[in-house]
Amino acid sequence: MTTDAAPVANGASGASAFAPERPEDRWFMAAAIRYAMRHVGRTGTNPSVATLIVRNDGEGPRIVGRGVTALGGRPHAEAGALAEAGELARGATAYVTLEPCAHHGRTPPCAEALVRAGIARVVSAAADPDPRVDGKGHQMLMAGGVAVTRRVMEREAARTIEGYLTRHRRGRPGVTLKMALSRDGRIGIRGGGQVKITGPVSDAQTHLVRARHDAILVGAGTALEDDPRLDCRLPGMAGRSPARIILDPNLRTSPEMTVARTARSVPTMIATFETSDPQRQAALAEAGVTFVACVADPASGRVALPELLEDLAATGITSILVEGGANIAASFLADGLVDRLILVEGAVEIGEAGIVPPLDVAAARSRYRLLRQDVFGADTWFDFACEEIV
Ligand code: AOF
Ligand code: ZN
Repeated sequence: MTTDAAPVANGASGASAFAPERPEDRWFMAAAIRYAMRHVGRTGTNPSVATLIVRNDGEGPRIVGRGVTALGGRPHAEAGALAEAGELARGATAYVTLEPCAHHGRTPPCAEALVRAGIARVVSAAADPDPRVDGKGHQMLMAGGVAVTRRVMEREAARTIEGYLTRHRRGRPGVTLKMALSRDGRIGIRGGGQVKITGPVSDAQTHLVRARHDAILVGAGTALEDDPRLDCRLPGMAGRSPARIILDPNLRTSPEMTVARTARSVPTMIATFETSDPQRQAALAEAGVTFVACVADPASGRVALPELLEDLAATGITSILVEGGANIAASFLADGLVDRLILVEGAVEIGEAGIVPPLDVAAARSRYRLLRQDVFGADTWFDFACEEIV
């Protein structure tokens, strides 16, 4: 919830209400949202925001500056866009996917920078729940005489910063659960190793989704059975691999496994009980693995997921892709910790011996809102929103 309110009229120095949306606003905001996607998963605890500066000198609107939140989260998007536009920012419109910030953090407020550059109008999309901003950015702009139009494509923009919003509102990272289902609705064979359900097009899509998350989480069972790499293998995007989290309460992961052997190139964290084997912990730590302590839920004896997610949020993780294990999927769903659900239905049949997932496409359809459905080769990809963020 934003505390945004139209400020009281302040005479010559500012307008008193939000300016109405113009027909071209959605067009430029859609472009800005696409641009913001570029750094999703790479800005730490900061959201990936984009700014486009557009001016019209009578021959139609043109983009004269663009910026996206820098890797690691700073500088903010507005700074890059204003630097590129230079003097052309004077009298122009700035499209920003998030309300410009109003606080003196490690950089001065973006709202102030926009005013100082002579921007005539700011169009923003998502509201910023950070209490240091939360309406104050808009107020600062209006007090500086800038016309402000807000909430243009708010939902679409919010979706690009889902993890950030969830962290602020729920104190935990945003969670995407992804499961591949065979045509007969199974997700693998117990003890059968890795079963190939999906084809190369949806696999590439999965790698793109991995790159957009801060971390990818699987259970120790999946890690032991499949010995996966859990990285992003798209050409040129290897550097965008998310951190890996293995949910391994009894510490069954061994230093010989791929995730441990590659822990120095891709950060790898094991969530384990404090009581788990100290020698094994030491051997894994030697390989570069780090640990996050987890506790058992007193009722079920299972790992207490809400507490674990809280601790992971405290380490700076904003979004997690849960990719492995029917039990883990079931636990996240049962605890109401899934914000986005991706189901990929492959053409392969597994048969009666296959593992039954905690939910299928029909159940997901009845419970959640389908955001999009795509056909990737022989597979169908379903993307559901389980928790609404706007
Ligand atoms: C913007 N533009 O591109 C981003 C914003 O630690 P700091 O000082 O960088 O501040 C972090 C906060 O800045 C973050 O919580 C959010 O409110 C805002 N992020 N704001 O104007 C941007 N990334
Ligand atoms: Zn800022």
